[in-house]
Amino acid sequence: AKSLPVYSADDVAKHSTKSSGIWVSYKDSVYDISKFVDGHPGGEKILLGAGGPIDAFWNMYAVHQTPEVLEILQQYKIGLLSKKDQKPVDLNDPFANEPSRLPVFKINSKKPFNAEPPLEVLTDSYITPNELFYVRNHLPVPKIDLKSYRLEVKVGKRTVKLSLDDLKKRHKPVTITTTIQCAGNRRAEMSEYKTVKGLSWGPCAIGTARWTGVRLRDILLDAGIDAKDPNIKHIQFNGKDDDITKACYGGSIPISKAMAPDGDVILAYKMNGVDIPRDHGYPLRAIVPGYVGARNVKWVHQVTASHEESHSHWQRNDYKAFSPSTTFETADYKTAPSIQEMPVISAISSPAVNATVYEEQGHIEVKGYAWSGGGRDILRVDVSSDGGKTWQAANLTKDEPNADDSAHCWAWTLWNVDVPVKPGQKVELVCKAVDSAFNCQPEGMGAIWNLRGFLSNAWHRIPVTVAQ
Ligand code: MTE
Ligand code: MO
Repeated sequence: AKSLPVYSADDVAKHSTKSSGIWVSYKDSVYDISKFVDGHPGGEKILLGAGGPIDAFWNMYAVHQTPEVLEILQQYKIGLLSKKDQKPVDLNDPFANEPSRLPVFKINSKKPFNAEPPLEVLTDSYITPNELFYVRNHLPVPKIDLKSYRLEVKVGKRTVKLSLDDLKKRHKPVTITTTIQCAGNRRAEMSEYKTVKGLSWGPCAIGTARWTGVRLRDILLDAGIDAKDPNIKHIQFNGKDDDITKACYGGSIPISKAMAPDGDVILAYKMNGVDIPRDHGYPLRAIVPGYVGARNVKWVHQVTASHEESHSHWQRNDYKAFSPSTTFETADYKTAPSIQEMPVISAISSPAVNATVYEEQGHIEVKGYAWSGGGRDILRVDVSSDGGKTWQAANLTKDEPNADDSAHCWAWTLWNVDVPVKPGQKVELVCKAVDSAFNCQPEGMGAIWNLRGFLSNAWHRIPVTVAQ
């Protein structure tokens, strides 16, 4: 084999812009990734590594540590890194401080930790137990000491700093029951239709909890916000989780949602009656009912009133939906709207895909969940056992009335129904929900397909075989 040229770290450093070509080194090799940059699923973040070693980034964004990603990188190998520049990789694992998790989780990525509970348990209780609530982390879980923790609230030139105790003393606690769903829930099905980029979530990146905290509106008013100030359009949240460049997770919501007395946006310190577990945002997280999971910023420590949306990567270059014909080359993240309120969705939790089921008196029981964003209630769930030709309305189970301090329906509806089947039949079970604005789910993935696989809310179809 022809021996590859040897480059120094200085040679690599000269290639850090699109015009010079973009080179990186990883372990003992040098790669020219110019052609890959535009297609990078993590977007422009890749440029942070331009002209240097990417080892530390790959430790941080450990999704890269799979044979598939390594194979992509190998295609771009142009040479070897000189021995003197092969610095020992920092073995200080940013994920050394992760909390422990139940082994039953279906793991989509270990570092950062992304996992959903098994479908069999998802709808067994109206309130999702904390230990079984899906986890969606973009970065390592931060270790936060309550003694030094302060919430910074910035309104105009004023910054108020509050300990968790201050916050609890100054404001009345409220409890809001809400369903949180990741924008990527059910992405795997969309990818089956046509491949999308993103973690392969099944239908369990969703859960419901009672969150106790203080109203964001009260905190902002206390910090002196003038809700009528035309220069304040967004409330930005920053999380305490950050990467090696100190860029933290962040997101923002419109001021109208933040200040609406019935918007029920809170900064929560309890999840189902106990301190919020580390994976879900200890000690404080934003709860933005009816909105996409991504804005429910965990480990929140900065709240800023601003004229613009958060500059976070996850507000500006992710969590945006495009038309089915938009490609990574044509996607314009600057003009695309951020996903905020969520559309109506439902899914079958039992039986499972391709299960063999036993009928009883010509029927089987089908169960699942339905939910809509924006505080819209679920009016009806239709279920079919013939692929969608005929339908039956399911029995609906809702939250206990007055279980929380809200006037809106932020939480899911569970449902069940007995549908007719014949022994030996192969049937396709289907469900679709209707929300209180009479929004309904699209029949297939084709018309809603988008390159990142967000908002995958087509009719849920489950093929099963009825035993003889
Ligand atoms: N907040 C911070 N600080 N860091 C994160 O990675 N992930 C967001 C959101 N808040 C995230 C975050 C996303 S995309 C989702 S779907 C929800 O948290 C997941 O919340 P959970 O892990 O409690 O289920
Ligand atoms: Mo998410």
